[in-house]
Amino acid sequence: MTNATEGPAFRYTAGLANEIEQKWQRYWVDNGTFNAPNPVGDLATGEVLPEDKLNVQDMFPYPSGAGLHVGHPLGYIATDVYARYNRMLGKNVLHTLGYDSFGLPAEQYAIQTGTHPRTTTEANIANMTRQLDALGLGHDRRRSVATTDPEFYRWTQWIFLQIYNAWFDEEQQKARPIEDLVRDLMTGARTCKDGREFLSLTTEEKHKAIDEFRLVYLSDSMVNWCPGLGTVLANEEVTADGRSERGNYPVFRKRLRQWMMRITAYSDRLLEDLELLDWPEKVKSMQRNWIGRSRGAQVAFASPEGPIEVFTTRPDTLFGASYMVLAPEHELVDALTADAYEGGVDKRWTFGENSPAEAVAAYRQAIAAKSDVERQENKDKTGVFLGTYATNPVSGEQVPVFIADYVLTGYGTGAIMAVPAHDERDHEFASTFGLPILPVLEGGDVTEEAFTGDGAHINSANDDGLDLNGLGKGEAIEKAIAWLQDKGVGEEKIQYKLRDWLFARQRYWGEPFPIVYDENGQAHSLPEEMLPVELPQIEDYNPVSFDPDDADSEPAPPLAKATDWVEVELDLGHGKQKYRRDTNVMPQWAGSSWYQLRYIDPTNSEEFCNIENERYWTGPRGENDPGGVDLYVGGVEHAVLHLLYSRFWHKVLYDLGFVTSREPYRRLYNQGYIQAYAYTDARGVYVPAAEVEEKDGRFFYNGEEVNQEYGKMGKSLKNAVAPDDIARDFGADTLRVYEMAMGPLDTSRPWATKDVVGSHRFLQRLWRLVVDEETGEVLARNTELTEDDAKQLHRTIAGVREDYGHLRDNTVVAKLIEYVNYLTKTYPNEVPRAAVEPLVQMVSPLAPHIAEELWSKLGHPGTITFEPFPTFDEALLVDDTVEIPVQINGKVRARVRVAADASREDMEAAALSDGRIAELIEGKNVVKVIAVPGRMVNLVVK
Ligand code: ANZ
Repeated sequence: MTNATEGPAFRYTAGLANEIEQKWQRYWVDNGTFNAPNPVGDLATGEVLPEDKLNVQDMFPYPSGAGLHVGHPLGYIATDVYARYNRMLGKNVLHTLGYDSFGLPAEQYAIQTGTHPRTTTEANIANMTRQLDALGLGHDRRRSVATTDPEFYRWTQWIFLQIYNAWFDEEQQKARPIEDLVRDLMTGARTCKDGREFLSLTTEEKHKAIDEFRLVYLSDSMVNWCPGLGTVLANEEVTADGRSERGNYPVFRKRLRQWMMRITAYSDRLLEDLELLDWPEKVKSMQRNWIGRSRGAQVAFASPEGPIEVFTTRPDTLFGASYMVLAPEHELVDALTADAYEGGVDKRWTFGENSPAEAVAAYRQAIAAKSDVERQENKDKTGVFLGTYATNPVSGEQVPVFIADYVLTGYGTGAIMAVPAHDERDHEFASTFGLPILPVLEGGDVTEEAFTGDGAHINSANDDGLDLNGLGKGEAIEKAIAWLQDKGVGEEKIQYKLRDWLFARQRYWGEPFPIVYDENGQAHSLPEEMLPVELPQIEDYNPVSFDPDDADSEPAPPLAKATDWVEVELDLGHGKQKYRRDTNVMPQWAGSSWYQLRYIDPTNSEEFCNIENERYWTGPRGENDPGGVDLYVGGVEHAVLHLLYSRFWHKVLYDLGFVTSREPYRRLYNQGYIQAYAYTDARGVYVPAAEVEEKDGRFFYNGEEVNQEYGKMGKSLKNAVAPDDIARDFGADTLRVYEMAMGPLDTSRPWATKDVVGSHRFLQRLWRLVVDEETGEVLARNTELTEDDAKQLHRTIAGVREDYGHLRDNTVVAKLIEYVNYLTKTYPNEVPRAAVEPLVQMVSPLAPHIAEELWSKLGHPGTITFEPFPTFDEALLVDDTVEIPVQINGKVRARVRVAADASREDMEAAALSDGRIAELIEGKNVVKVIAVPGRMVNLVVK
């Protein structure tokens, strides 16, 4: 480690680095160096903006109380380097960072301590901002927002209202204002969702009919209700035995009225537009899977209680359907449950009970607490026979009807036809229950396991005109669908896994809904002028809790306790009336679904974002360009939820004409993680990694031997390293260089504090090239570069440009180190200014403070930020050149220098452009050119 008190007075030590860093950070703030001008509005400067711009964004952080560790800024440094590089290319660059500051931790802390979440949040933001500022990130501070600012969430609420007051026109495949729909309903151009004439309805029914079209709607959906905690829980918060993770209270599956957003209306567009995005293929495929579009058929199996509809992607395998399964919650189950098991029913089918009704009841109880994932993934198949049979529509066979938990109620029709020969889960079930396994595809043995490959169809014909035998999969599916359609027992069906978005939380620290209810319980949206609906002050942040076993209790969120706030008198256009506010808050995803737009116009008090500013910063540039932020960097953990929600909101805003871009993020990049060693003691408990000592390859904590592991850096593994410490011991520039040098940005990399010094030494050598460590004198002199110098320099510039442009900062560092080493060796005393100035410019995106300092020492006023990035001469990149003879009619007349690997054409061109040769052949005809690569050129002239 460097020590400020030793060594020469002008050495680049941690102490000096810290001084320089503070100086330049102050300079940048005082001069608004990174303030990017807008075309219009508060942030416009009246100047003509460069058309070339860059809008670069990081996934913004939650301001946690623990602050940052060195893993967090990896992406922030990379985007800063990229932003700085692009400023030097002359672009107008928008880069800032805000805070995703609503959420549970601040609220839980408030419940424990009574400290208002705003107090905690503000303190955490201040601390994180201090940490980030110390890294020298070139952010436009005017554009930083926190989702908890009323001026921010006012527009979150406003966007909610736009979505609420819109409906999805299936024909036009886009959202339209609800007034358009109402007009169509009034004129009869359109009917209600259930087919009724709008004008025949009562006022209340009309309200309801319109609500059914809205992109935001109230729906009864199944949730995990925990009366003991007084809140609804996410699936991940419920233990395997159906209790709350926190507090261990019983949890009940309950139908509750909740706000939903109709993201499913956009399924096709969300899928199709993925093609337009410059995103990692992995993330695109995760989104495709999440949306889960599958084409198949809905098929009816006749039963004593009417048709049982199933959804299948393989209608071609219908002849192999040997039983049916309904989800235990399916609405036909009770009706289909027979009074008694007739005749010799297989004992395995009855769940140990005597009657189907008893078996159904016992089974439902047994599976009540299982999550959907568990239900689907469990290899030990369970289920119950209902005592009833249905008819296979192609074969006419009677097939037994079961309920089983591997069929989910929320997908397809909640019922399946089972084809155990060719579906793994059906095979497991059929094997457990001794059901027939009928192969209908050639090419596999189905006794042990399902054959899920492709093969020609067999055993697949009936005497009613359907014959699939010999056909391949695609053809057979089409033929089967056509036959089903023709017989009126099935039709083609497109099915999606994507569900509508549950949009309400029974919490305090979130955006209140801009919704009130009248005395009849009818919801009304508030007019724009009443925004923001601010969170009221309350004393107690706990939700109202109930008797833990009272399954019939209804959630009453913390906001319900603020009765003065809940009960309001408003004039919503019908005179003053009493209303009750909605007491839910929005989920944490809300603010992050549109923050990219607020960065563009953060101080606009008239609009969420002016469209001219939006057009400049995110508008499409060319026909197949969806527009959006030019580069968005963050972790792959946000591949689906956040990135689907923000795409959905953005598309609604696009449809309604508020933005010109179709997508929020044109290009996405997932950075890797910083990992580090972690240590566990004999009990398997993590011990603080910083206090572990190594002796001969073994590790000790407080004298006790501990076990070394490796994992993502963080609080839970007790292996976090604070950036503050590294910046103090080496300087922020060293930290930046080290993080960028560790490896390719998209891969995970191990942190090693002991290696940081390597990056520090590189910056020390750079410093030494320009500044005499003993005297502080600037060493650059105005001499010409040698040919070798020029080659080294231009090769470095070319390589570094290419690498910066592709976020390959690790190889930038490698090339700069090589160049610094070359100069150090070549010029032990004084280095040519023309060799070192471009170096300082090239270093500046990576290590901006030291670059600014050296730049000013070299005699340049102001900041290096907008200095044009050095350019290179292509000719100097040529690795090796050779001198070749040029002959005219067999006689050597000149020698020219060409690249060793020059092509015949290049050699010819070089020969013809030589002055002496040109003279000699003037007025003559070159009838033939013979060029031997690397050897000679001969011109045959007449
Ligand atoms: C018969 C069949 C034969 C199937 C075969 C598959 C293979 P994806 O692609 O995910 O849409 N399925 C339908 N609804 C279900 C539900 N609610 N719960 C569990 N499984 C359900 O999957 C569709 C396939 O999953 C459907 O096609 C159905 O099984 C099953 F060789 O029908 B298949």
